[in-house]
Amino acid sequence: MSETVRILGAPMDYGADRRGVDMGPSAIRYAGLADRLEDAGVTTIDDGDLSIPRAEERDPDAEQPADGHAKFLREVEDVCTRLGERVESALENGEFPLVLGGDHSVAIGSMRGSARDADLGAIWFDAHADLNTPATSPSGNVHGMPLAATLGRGAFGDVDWAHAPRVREESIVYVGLRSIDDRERELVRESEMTAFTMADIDEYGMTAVVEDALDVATSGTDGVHVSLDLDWLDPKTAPGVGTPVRGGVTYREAHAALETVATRHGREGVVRSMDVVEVNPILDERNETARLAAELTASAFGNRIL
Ligand code: B3U
Ligand code: MN
Ligand code: MN
Repeated sequence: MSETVRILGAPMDYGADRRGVDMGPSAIRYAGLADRLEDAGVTTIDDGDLSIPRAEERDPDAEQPADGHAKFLREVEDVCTRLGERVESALENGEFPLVLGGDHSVAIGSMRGSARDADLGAIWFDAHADLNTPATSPSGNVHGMPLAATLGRGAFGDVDWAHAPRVREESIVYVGLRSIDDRERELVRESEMTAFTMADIDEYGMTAVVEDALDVATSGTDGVHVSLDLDWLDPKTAPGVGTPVRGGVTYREAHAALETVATRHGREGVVRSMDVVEVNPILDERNETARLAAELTASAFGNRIL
């Protein structure tokens, strides 16, 4: 029986400064996501999008943590709570939840839902560390904080909506890190997370790095969450992202990475949930970045040249 992927659109841009990532789910679907996944041999069900009020209708500072700044915290909480429930029920149905962002704060909901009944590892394909707390964030943008929120670090409002206690630091692995804030660098160094930077990819090669990342993320866990932030790629290849950082992953390295994930997933069923985030169609060129997002997702499910 083939795997069933449930597509969950989360068109949210509360967590990012540059508007436009709320159009990500439409752009990725338009780029042929479902067909590409079917080509990879999986069955797809599209849940459509969560309904999300426009940022203009909201006050970003209506609710603030006791210590620090996190814009649209109440709204992010609302979306992530609803998204987490969808992710959890897809897993209960035996389906694979695939979340389309939206900015990277959607991963708070994905991971909390995915880790409700499982010890969860994570692979973070991203230029950024996303480990700021409201107190350390230079921007107040929650898309720079999802890992802190998931790990229960920092003050994210009065209710415990973000923390996923079954995600442990030592099961989280960065791949492709190259942009960290000064205070965040200390947090990464002091943490038990594994960080493969762009320099590590240069030295060991993408396939070896992702094999190691999978070993770490699967060790002592029930499954792995794959979080794919499109700014992981070099901006020449993926121009349609809010926070481009040069020196990123190439087109071929990206496919090699997701194909390595697919090989292990096909053999051992290790991946449990995934999100694809930060595609900004306003800044894109002819939907190229969205197309890449769709292609890479299909690669993660085993789409092959031959
Ligand atoms: N670390 C910075 C910038 C950033 C994080 N994630 C993205 N940008 N996409 C921050 O605002 O926390
Ligand atoms: Mn990110
Ligand atoms: Mn990023």
